[in-house]
Amino acid sequence: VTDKKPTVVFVLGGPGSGKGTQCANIVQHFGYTHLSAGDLLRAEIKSGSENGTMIQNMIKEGKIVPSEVTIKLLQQAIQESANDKFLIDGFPRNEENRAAFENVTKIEPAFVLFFDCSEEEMERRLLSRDQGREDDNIETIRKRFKVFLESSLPVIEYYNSKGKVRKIDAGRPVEEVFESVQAIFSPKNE
Ligand code: UP5
Ligand code: MG
Repeated sequence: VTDKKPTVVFVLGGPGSGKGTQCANIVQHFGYTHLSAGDLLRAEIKSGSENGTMIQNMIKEGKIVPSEVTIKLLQQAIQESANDKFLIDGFPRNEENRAAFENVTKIEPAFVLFFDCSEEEMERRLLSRDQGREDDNIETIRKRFKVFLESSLPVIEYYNSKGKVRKIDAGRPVEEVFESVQAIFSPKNE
């Protein structure tokens, strides 16, 4: 175990913008470990943890789970991993998430991938996804969009003002989006 800080890339974008899909591709090509905050929270519900019911209710309402909970899960996953390069997918979702993560972990992202996609396209993708996610119904999807616009976009703006955002047109087919992603991760760029 070393104290060396891991390399972290935040992967942000609206619900259904393709964060999970593209992270799986990045893992294959660039040796990162993928940490989806949403997946970690859903695993916490399944594990029957004492926070499970609270997390489940918040996800059903499209609300942002208290940052202590999410940060603890992310920190555990980072510590348990032998890797030192992480894609943190779907976090931070608001300013408080962002500030708390920096304060607790002292980690600043190398850069932020932002998957930019229209709501129309994201809605189409989420409604045709068949993973049995409790938040993939039209009522919850609308709430997720609203929270993204009001709380998550300001985080992207914050990192944009620091020159850290790599914005990608995520409304195209998966392979085309990944070509743009690859260009960002290729050694000449970082
Ligand atoms: N698809 C993907 N790319 C495509 C493309 N280019 N063309 C056509 N189809 C494409 O993709 C979604 C669907 O679209 C899939 O069927 C895919 O095949 C297809 P996916 O890669 O899953 O998109 P993603 O952006 O990962 O969508 P997801 O639904 O996971 O995004 P959310 O941000 O809504 O979900 P997340 O799991 O991050 O969070 C869920 C909830 O957890 C939040 O609403 C919140 O309540 C809670 N949460 C917190 O409270 N705090 C956190 O830090 C994180 C989550
Ligand atoms: Mg996802």
